[in-house]
Formats: sequence, structure tokens, C-alpha cells
Amino acid sequence: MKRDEIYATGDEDDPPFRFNDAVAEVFPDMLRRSIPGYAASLEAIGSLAARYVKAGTNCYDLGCSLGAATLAMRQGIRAPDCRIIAIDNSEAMIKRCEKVITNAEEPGIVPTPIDFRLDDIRDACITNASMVVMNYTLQFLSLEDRSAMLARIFDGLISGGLFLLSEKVIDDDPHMEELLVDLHHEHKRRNNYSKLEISRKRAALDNVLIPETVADHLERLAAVGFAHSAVWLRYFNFVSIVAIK
Ligand code: GEK
Repeated sequence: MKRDEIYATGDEDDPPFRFNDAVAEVFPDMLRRSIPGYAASLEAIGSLAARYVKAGTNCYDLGCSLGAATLAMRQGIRAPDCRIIAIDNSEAMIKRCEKVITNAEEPGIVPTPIDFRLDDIRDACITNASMVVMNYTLQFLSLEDRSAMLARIFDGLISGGLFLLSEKVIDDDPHMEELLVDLHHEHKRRNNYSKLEISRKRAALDNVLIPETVADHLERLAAVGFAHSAVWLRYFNFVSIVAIK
């Protein structure tokens, strides 16, 4: 796993954050050290896939990056005749994703097939889905596009299908927001990011990653039609939500 030193070197006049080759190269290390609860989100995706994925249906990983959630789903699926569709609009990510996953396949075992698609998730056609995952991806869509994205997911799910949404969030209460951000930065410092790296990354993500409150997410899920939704994981300002159609 190559170490993330993207904001440790170079000048401090950073361009906005992009999912380019340099990021894709260090991505597993970046997420492991930056997102509290990331490993737990992957573990739950596997468990939920075992419970919710139905025979003959599709599973979607929207914003798959290097396919960590795709792999977790594939390992969890117990039902036959399923297909996973892994989509990302970063060429650097999806090319590596296909390589990483194909290399992890064991000879003699026929796993659930995966379609790797270089595409914008806003244009994705979602059909016959029993599970859809957006693990820390909705936060990169503009606020105006989020309801249409979720409505498209809802429409593409079969009855009883599951949507897993993980996001960085903000708190309405400025005191709590300050505390949660500070705890997250402390977490990153414990994971050996310097104060300068943390502040440079934060500036680069400004207006690229747009967090909302937990209430905003739950309201939007209800508004597009999800009958049940709940936060199942919270670690500082990172949450993961499950919603069932
Ligand atoms: C994981 N889910 O490891 N269309 C397609 N892909 C997009 C779009 C879009 N409009 N916008 C952003 N992305 C992964 C981690 S990372 C989270 C997901 C993070 C993609 C983007 O290219 C990137 O690969 C991914 O969404 C977000 O479980 O970096 O914090």
C-alpha cells in the first residue's frame, strides 16, 4: 500500500482536489488514515449483501474508486445469478479497480460477475437492484443533483431492496461541529498526517466535498420514498445510513 504524501510535499497553492492518478495510487492508504469507521462500513456492506441480495438481481457500487465496497459485496453475496455494476467517473480509479479485483480472484472459483463502468453515476441506469451502495460518494455531487440521484436509486430497487449511504456530515450546532471536526483532525494526526497536510487537504476539498446534516439525508431518503432508514454507524463526523425500500 503506497503511502499518501500528496499534501506533504510541493507548494501550498493546491488546486481543488481531484480523483486523478496520483490520488488513485495512494487511495487505500488515504481512506484508511482519513475516514474514521471506513473499515466498519466495508464489513457491514458484506454482512448486508449476505442478507439482502436476492437471486437474479443487480447490485450497484456507485463511486466505486478501487472497488473496496464492490469486493465486500462480492464476498458477502450468497444468492446465485447476481451481477455487480461498479461505476466511477475517474478513469484512474476504474482502470485500477478492474485490475485490483481481477487480481484478487482465486483460480477455480467462479465469483459474482462485475461490470466495471467509466461513467457518471448521475447517468447510470439502475434496474432490478436488490442492493445499492454509495460509500462516501454522494458528498461529491452538487446539492441540486442529490434528490434526482436518490430517486433514481429508489426507482431501480426491488421492493425490500437496500440502499447503503455513507457520508461525511456537518452538525447544525456550531459548538458540536467544531468539536467533531477537531476530533476528526486529531484522528488524522494520530494516523500521522501533519497539521499542514490536514489543512491543505481541507482547503483542497472545499466546495468539492459538500457535507450535509444527518437530518438532511434522512429527510431526502424519506422524500424519495424510502419507508425505513436509520444511521447504523457514526464515528465523529462520518456516518453510514441504511435505507430499505
Ligand atoms: C470505497 N466507495 O472505497 N460519477 C461517478 N463517480 C463519481 C462521481 C460521479 N459523478 N463523483 C465522484 N465520483 C469507495 C470510496 S471515494 C470517497 C469512494 C472519498 C467518485 C470519485 O471518482 C471517487 O472515486 C469516489 O466517487 C469517491 O468504499 O474519496 O472520500
